[in-house]
Amino acid sequence: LFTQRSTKEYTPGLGSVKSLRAPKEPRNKVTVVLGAQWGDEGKGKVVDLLAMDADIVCRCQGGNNAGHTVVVDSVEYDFHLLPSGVLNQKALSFIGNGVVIHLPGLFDEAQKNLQKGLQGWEERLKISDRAHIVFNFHQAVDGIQEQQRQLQAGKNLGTTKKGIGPAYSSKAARNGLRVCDLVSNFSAFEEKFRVLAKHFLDMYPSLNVDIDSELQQLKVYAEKLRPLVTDGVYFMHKALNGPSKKILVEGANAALLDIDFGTYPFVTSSNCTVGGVCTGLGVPPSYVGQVYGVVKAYTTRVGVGAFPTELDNDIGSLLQSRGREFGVTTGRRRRCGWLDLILVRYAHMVNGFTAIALTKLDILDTLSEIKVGVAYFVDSEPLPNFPANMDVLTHVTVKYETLPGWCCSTEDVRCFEELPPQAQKYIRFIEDFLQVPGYGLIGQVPLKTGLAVV
Ligand code: 2SA
Ligand code: GDP
Ligand code: MG
Repeated sequence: LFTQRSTKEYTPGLGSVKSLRAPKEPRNKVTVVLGAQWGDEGKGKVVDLLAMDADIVCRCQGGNNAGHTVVVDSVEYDFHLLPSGVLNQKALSFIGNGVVIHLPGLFDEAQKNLQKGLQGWEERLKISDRAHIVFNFHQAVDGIQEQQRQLQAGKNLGTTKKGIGPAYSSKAARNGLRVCDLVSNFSAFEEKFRVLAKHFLDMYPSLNVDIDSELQQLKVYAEKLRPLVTDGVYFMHKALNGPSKKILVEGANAALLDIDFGTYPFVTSSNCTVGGVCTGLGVPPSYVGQVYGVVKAYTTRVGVGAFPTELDNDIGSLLQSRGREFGVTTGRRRRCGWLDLILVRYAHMVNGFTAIALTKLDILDTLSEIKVGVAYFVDSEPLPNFPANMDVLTHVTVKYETLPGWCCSTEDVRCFEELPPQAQKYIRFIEDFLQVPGYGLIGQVPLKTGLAVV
């Protein structure tokens, strides 16, 4: 009764009540790919594989702090704002309201990938009118805030300086500007832009902002952007309730970088866990289908913050160099360590993974034994939970399980049965610990690198 009443009350101008009512059973559910550690697990590659027969590939949070690498026919593409599925000529790409968009970044990224062979992206890209814009001064403020943290607390966060924190702060402070503002009346936009820029100039007098030249630049971007803009809520509603479609959501960053559930304050400023899919796209929870957690066979972290299984030794260096662990956005060296299953289990508690896609198993090929973190201890007492407090996480000691290595190449292995028994055991150990099954096969696709098809 309540549903009927409220639907009728809120329908003026939006078509019939019937057309707004969702079907009893969701028609199309979204398949979600999320990072289960501190990012760079290989989400881009998994999305690219799943996107081969997708109709729509969406980004729901983050901005161009993300860096997703995809290798196709020996060409390496890196995506920051564009969904990795944009490579699929048959799929639409969608940037949802939860994403923060730096327009020069978006168009530069498209241009760079155009030179590598990405074609026709403009015809395939839709952008939500509710997405917030990252301005150049947000990026400059990101840099100033990092300097201040260093000066005041002796430690920065190690952000990507892409303006992500300041842009989400504007959104939360309700003085941010959105795509719908830019593509509407430009003078109204200009007025709000000047107020916002002044707000930051008042807070950071050392900020160097050329308001007029940025406005000129934005006017040009407004024209390029307009044909791509859509009402994201209606776009997703239609996609979910229309004819059968395969819809993929590409998570950016990862669970332990989530603003609520991550290793706060050393996190990014968006929800990188499953809730961010609903709020960042306008998708009702009942439409969330498979949730794939991408897990790297070891752990990496780029930026500052606690890292209990970090290896500050030769094995850490080996993982770093064999895994080519450099930031895709900033080129920073990623810190490396053993797989931490306490942390992945915690990510699973928040996300409810329906399966795990394990990546980069081949990087462990040369090790004679491999350790896996299975419990945390503080003062010799086991810690029952993954701690909220970073002082605690910094001081935990990790209990490891040692598993035999396989000491042979798994790079060309394309199915579970072909893996050496020790590698199979490693995968089974992870599955048993997490109580999540591996993901069968990723579409029988011949994988270039050794994605563990668990
Ligand atoms: P920000 O810029 O405000 O989001 O930074 C806050 C923290 O989030 C971390 N962060 C990341 N961690 C891993 N990968 C990311 N993307 C790039 C990549 C990173 C790069 O794919 O390699 O190139 O350096 C990413 N983006 C943000 C960041 O390190 C801070 O700890
Ligand atoms: P994302 O941010 O989660 O999309 O991951 P990144 O692209 O930042 O980093 C993952 C890197 O690992 C990329 O360079 C991938 O090409 C690479 N990669 C992914 N899966 C595998 C794998 O199974 N084996 C190897 N050797 N490399 C992989
Ligand atoms: Mg990355």
